[in-house]
Amino acid sequence: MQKALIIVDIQNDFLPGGSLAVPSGNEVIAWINEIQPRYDLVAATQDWHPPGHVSFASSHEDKEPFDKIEVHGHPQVLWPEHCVQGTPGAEFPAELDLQQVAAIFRKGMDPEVDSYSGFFDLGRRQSTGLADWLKGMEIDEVHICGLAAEICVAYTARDAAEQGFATAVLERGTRSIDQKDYEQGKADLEEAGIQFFS
Ligand code: VGL
Ligand code: ZN
Repeated sequence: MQKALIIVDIQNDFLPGGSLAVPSGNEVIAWINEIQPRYDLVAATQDWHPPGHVSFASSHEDKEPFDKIEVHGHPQVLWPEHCVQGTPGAEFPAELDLQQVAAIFRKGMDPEVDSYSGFFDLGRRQSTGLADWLKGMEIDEVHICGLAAEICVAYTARDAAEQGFATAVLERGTRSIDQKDYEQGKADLEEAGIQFFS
C-alpha cells in the first residue's frame, strides 16, 4: 500500500481572521505538519479564484454571502470573496510546512464554475489531474485533511473514493464551518465507504 496525504485548502482566508474563516481552523496546522513524514507522498490543494468569480456574492446583484442560487443548472452557495489569485488570503500560512509537499493542485480558476473537490470542478467539466498523478505515483490509499470539513474536504474525499482510492478523512486534521452539515455529510460519506479516523 502506497499512501498519500492530501492537504486541502489550508489558506489564510479559511483561517481565523480570513474572509471565509473556519472556526479553529488554525488548530489543525501543527498536527498536519507532524504527520506528513508518515506518508509516501504529500499533495496540497489551493483554492485559487480569479477576481469576480461566480461563487462570490459580490459578483451578483442583490446577493449576500451564503445565499443560494443556480449556476448553469447547479445549486451554488454564494461566498464572501476569498482566495483571490495573488492575494495574501490565497496564500498558505507561514506555519504550514510545505517541505514535503510534492505538488500543489489549484482549483476554482474557471470564472464561471466553482470547484470544491481537489479532483474535479462542480460541473465535472474539468479534472485537475490529481487522480492521474496519484495513480502515476502508484498510490492506492489517500488520507484527507484540511478545510473546510463539510465542503472541500468532503467533496475531495467523495471523488477520491469514486476514483478507486481507499479513502479516509482525518478528523484531527479538519474543522467544519457548520457542525450539523458536517455530521450529515459524514453519514453519506461513510455510506460511500469512506473511513473517518479520529
Ligand atoms: C471552500 C467554500 C468555497 C473550502 C472553498 O475550501 O472548503 N469553501 N471555496
Ligand atoms: Zn472557493
